[in-house]
Amino acid sequence: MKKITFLVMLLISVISFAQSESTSFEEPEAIGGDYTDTGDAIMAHDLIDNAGEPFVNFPSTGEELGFTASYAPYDTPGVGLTDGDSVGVTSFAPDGNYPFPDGVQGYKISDVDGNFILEFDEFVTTSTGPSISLYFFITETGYEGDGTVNESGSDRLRIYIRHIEEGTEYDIIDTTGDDINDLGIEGQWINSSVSLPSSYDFPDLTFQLVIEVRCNASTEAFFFDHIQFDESLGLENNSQKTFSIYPNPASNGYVNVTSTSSGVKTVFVYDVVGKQVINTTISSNKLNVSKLTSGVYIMKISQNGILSTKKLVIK
Ligand SMILES: [Ca+2]
Ligand SMILES: [Ca+2]
Ligand SMILES: [Ca+2]
Ligand SMILES: [Ca+2]
Repeated sequence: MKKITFLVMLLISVISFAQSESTSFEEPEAIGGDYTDTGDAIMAHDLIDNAGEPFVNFPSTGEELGFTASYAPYDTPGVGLTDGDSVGVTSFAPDGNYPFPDGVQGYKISDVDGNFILEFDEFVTTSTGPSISLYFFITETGYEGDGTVNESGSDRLRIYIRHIEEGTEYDIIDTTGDDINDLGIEGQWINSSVSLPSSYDFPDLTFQLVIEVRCNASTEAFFFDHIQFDESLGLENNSQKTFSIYPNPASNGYVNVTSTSSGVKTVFVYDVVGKQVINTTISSNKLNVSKLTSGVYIMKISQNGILSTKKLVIK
C-alpha cells in the first residue's frame, strides 16, 4: 500500500512537471556589454559563452528551459558576431522603455551580420492539446530586403516549432517574403502562439522551439521573453465521462474499457516516466494488460475524435 501511495505521488509530480515548460530568461545572470564571437565568421558553428560577456547559452538546471545558440554565415560571409554585438541574456529592455512582459530579463539578438539560431531544449509531451506562446519585440528601424536570400541586407525573423519525430515545422512567425517594416509589428511586445498537433494524432510528441534571426545593423534588434509550452492533459474535461475503466486497480491481467458510444477504441498506456508501454486498438471492451508490472500508469483512450486520459493502477 505504501508503495502505491509513493507511486501516486511520483505520478502527480510527473504530471505537474509536464504541464508547463517555460523560460523567461530570469535564471542566467544578465551581464552588460557586448558578446564577441571568437569563432570563424566564415564557418557555421556553435557559439560559446565567454567570461564577462552576456550568456548566449543556458544549460537548464531543472527549472527554466535551457537553450543553445549557433551562427551560420551569409552565402557571402560577413563579420558575423566577431565584431562584438549586443546579443544574449539581458536586463536592458527594448528602447529602454518597453519593460519585459515577464520578470526583468529577456533575450536579445542584434547586428548578427549573418544568421543567429537559438534552439531550446526539446520538450516531450503526451498532451491532447499542446501549444506554445512567447513574446517578441522588433525595434523600429529600417530593415532591408525581404529575407528571401541568405545575404546581407535581406533581414528576416523566423520562429518555429520542430516536431522532432515527424520532422514537421510549425511557424509562429516567418517574415520571409516581406520587408519587416511593412508588417506593422515593430515597437511593441507581441504575444504570439501556435497550436501543436495533439497526441490524438501522434502518440510520440517531442517539440523544439527554434528562433532564427538574420540582420546586419546594431539598430536592428529582436527581443524575446516569456516562452511557455502549455498542455491540456484533459484530466478534468468532459471526455472523462465518455469512458470508464474497471477493475481499477486491476490484478487479473486485463481491464474493461467501456464507452458511451460504439466503435473501435485506440488505447495508449504510459508508465510514470512517460514511456509508452501499450499502443493498441480494441473493438471489444477488454484490454490485455498482463505484461504490465505493478504500478501506476496513465491510460489514454480515443474514439470518434474524443480523447480521455485516466489513471490506471496495476496491483
Ligand atoms: Ca523575462
Ligand atoms: Ca555583427
Ligand atoms: Ca538590415
Ligand atoms: Ca524596410
